[in-house]
Formats: sequence, C-alpha cells, structure tokens
Amino acid sequence: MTPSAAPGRGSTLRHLLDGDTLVRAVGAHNGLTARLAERAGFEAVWASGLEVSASYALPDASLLSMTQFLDAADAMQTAIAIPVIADCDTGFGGPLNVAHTVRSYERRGIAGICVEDKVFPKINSFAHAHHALVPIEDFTAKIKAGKAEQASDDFLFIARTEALVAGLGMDEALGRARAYADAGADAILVHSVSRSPAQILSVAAAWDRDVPLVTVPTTYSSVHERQLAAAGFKLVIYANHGLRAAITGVSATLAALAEHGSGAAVEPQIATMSEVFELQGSAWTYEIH
Ligand code: SPV
Ligand code: MG
Repeated sequence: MTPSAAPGRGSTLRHLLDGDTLVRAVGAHNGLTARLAERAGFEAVWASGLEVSASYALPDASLLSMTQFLDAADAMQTAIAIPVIADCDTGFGGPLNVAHTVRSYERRGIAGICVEDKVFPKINSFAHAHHALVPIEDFTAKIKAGKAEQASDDFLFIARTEALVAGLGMDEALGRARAYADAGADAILVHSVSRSPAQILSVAAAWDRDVPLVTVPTTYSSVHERQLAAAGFKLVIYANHGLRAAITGVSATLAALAEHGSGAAVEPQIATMSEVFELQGSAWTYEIH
C-alpha cells in the first residue's frame, strides 16, 4: 500500500496517544522533510507553522493563507505513512473558519490539527512582543465548532493555550487548559517559552483531566523525554529542529562551495544523488557514465 492510500492516520495517532509510551513528533515543512522525520523513526510529524512560513522566507505571523498551509500539510501526509499533526495557528479566523479548517484538513487525510488561543493575526511565540489572547469563551466556541464539523471520530483537535507565553501565569494557563478539555479538545498543548522545564512540569503535576497533554520543549531543551513521560505528557513535539539543522547544514556547504570554487570541496559532506533518488521514491537507480 502506498502511504497516500493508508487508512486512518487519525486513528493511528489516537492509538499512539492511548498507549503507555511518550509519542514523539518532529517539525517538517514539505514532503521531503516529513519523509526524513519518518526515516529517523519519529511516530508523527508536526506540520509546523514556523517551518512552513520559513520555507517561504516569511515570518510566522499569519501571513500565509489556509490553503498554503493545507497544501504543505497535504504534501507531508502524502509522502509518509505516519500521522501528520498540522499547526493551524489561530484556526484562520473565528468558529466558522475553524469548522472549515477541520473539514478541509480531514478531507485531505491529515490526522489532526492544533489551534491556539492567540488573537488573529498571531506572531510566533518566541517573538519578544505582546501576545494577545482571545477570551476563553471565544476559544471554546472555536473548539466546539471544529469538533462538530469532523466527519469521523478519528480526527484529532489539539487545543493550545498561549497563556504562559503571554505572561498570564499558571492559574490562567490551567484554567484555559481545563476549559478547552471540557469543550471537547482531544489533547491540550500548554506552550511555554521558559528556559526551564519547571513551568511545564508544574502544569503536568496539576493536570486533572483525562485528556492528553502535549509539550514543545524548544526553549527548555535540557529536559529529557524520560522526565516528560514521568510527568504524564503523552506527546512531545520537537517543533523546528529539522529546519534549524537544514539552515546550518546548507549554509556551511554553500559557504565552502563559494570559497573553494569546486564541488569536490563539499562532495564528502553532502547526500549522494542515490540518496536523493531514494528519498524521492524514484523508480530508477543513479548512474554515472
Ligand atoms: C510552530 O512550530 O510553528 C509552533 C511551535 O507553533 S512555536 O514555534 O514554538 O510556536
Ligand atoms: Mg506555530
């Protein structure tokens, strides 16, 4: 069976989240980077808004359209057999937009989406700026509209609160997380941009709903998966590590190429054409005459 014909990516993701082990997702922005994530052994791919925006050399600030994000997620899900979780930022508008988003992503076979409680247009959580949130009732209305729209029970709706990113404190973060779980979200992501995992570990310690918790340890990268699993997290998302590796690797290679004036200078450190063909699923082998 080709990856695009594989059934039920949402059900695969649900099954993984029901299990005892921490599920690991990694960020990607196109079919190739999704395939690299799958090849590295991750169980899911995060169709990262930051990565997709960066792939257009644009800021992560609600600049791309829903269709552009959807096409990117579709290319990823088509390339791989593991589930894609699509970062849908604020859901591209109000409850009607969220319902349309759910319908559109589900129809394209994507396993699930994540929607956050920032005001549209949003800016990336790492931006040193004011992060405004919509009122709780506005966001629970989006969750309910999205959940009411899905055609199968399998599609996953992850609700994300930016309360800690906005500096609103633990009570606000937990209050919002509980309200979102009670509104029907399938999993909750409490985002944090703290340097220390302490904040996020406190969230897990206080969590009192039977809804899985998701974490994105970008700034608190010192934390180990063992700690996250022991704290009760079900899903860890390494949101942008592939993108950052690509920037470093491509920059170093192109700088060396520019300096040496010969492809031979970089040949040992770049993928072979055979590997490129293999990643493309090419039906032929590479031949040099
Ligand atoms: C993304 O990868 O686009 C995310 C995670 O939403 S973060 O960049 O930390 O906001
Ligand atoms: Mg994002």
